[in-house]
Amino acid sequence: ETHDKHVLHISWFTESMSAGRPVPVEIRHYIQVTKPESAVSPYACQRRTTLDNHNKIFTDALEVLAENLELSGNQGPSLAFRKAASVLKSLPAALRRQEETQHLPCLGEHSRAIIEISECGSSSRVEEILNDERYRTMKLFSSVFGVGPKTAENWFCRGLRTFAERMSEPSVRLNRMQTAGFLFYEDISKPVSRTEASALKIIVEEAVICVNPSATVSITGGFRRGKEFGHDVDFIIKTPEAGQEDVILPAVIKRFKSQNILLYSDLQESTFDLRKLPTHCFDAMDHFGKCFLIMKLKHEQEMDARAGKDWKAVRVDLVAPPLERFTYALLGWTGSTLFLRDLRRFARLERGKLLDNHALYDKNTFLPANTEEDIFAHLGLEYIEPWQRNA
Ligand code: DCT
Ligand code: MG
Repeated sequence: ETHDKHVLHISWFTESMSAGRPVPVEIRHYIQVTKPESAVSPYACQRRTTLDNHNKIFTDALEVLAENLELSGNQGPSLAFRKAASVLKSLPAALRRQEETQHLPCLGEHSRAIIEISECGSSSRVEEILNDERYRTMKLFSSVFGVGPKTAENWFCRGLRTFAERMSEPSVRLNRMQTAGFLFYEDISKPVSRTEASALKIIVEEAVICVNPSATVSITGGFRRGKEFGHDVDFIIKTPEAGQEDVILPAVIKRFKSQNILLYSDLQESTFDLRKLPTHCFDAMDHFGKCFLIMKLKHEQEMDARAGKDWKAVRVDLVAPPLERFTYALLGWTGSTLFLRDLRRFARLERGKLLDNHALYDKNTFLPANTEEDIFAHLGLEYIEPWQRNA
């Protein structure tokens, strides 16, 4: 009986698709529910992706292709490679043959081709990109804090290839962020370790509590997903009284300044406006108060003997959402970017709901959430732990 029903629903589905009619949500649910147990979901939010990547050789290759496209402003096509890499990261074992990719979603012809070549050790396309002057230069320039693909491209087109050449070009003007990016490049281009992140948490917590004893601090971003290293440390601040979220960041920054541990700060005050919700602008930054910092982290033992410097510059992000939006902000800032992107897509396409870092809306009704489990439950999804969100 189940089989017959399945066939019936599938034929409905194909008929609707070919007639260009939207497929009713219940039918899409049905197809999802009745798919084989072993099938890998095309949505990252229905996959458990730990840091235990058994297909690193393939995902590294796919990510080079994606990065190359991103650096040339082709975000759309790059996403196909990012998605393919993400599917492979979720597999419980290494792929042994290319045929094993047949049943996997999100693996297009180009991704499959790369996997085939990578089986022999390397891909000529990937090698070509890694040796490409444009790719190498764009990657170098955009590794500077504050330098995006557009600026990197501008410098490349002017014939600049190295930091030294950029410095000796007087017509290249740097903004405040880029100036800090170059000034602290050596330190902030090095990965931040979990030990360093924990040391920073103590510093941030101390400042936050000093400003507001009832506020709390949690680590988000990659470290919350279990990563051992990150490019920065992301913190989210929870304030239990309404309105406190707007005053806490300026006060914390002031305290860091008085402690002489702030090397750079960019405070973005909250532009959160209930009247503008729900937003349909999915990839944009959220509207919470936040700040992008470079902080001095004192070394415990070792010292940079050459410079007589006993600290390392570290990139730190702080976000302070209003209490009733905290859980959505926590989910959004925990990432990964691809996991969240698919969670929003799933909400919209499979459930007809709107999700972003601020809220989840069913039609025009805000769905409150005290825990992340509540959000997954609102979406009818199995709960995925932070350490399984490394899509
Ligand atoms: N984020 C977001 N909106 C953005 C950018 C980021 O909601 N416009 C979320 C996604 C992940 C989280 O914030 C932290 O961002 P990153 O620090 O860039 O990512 P990460 O996963 O912490 O990576 P890394 O370990 O390199 O810091
Ligand atoms: Mg981070």
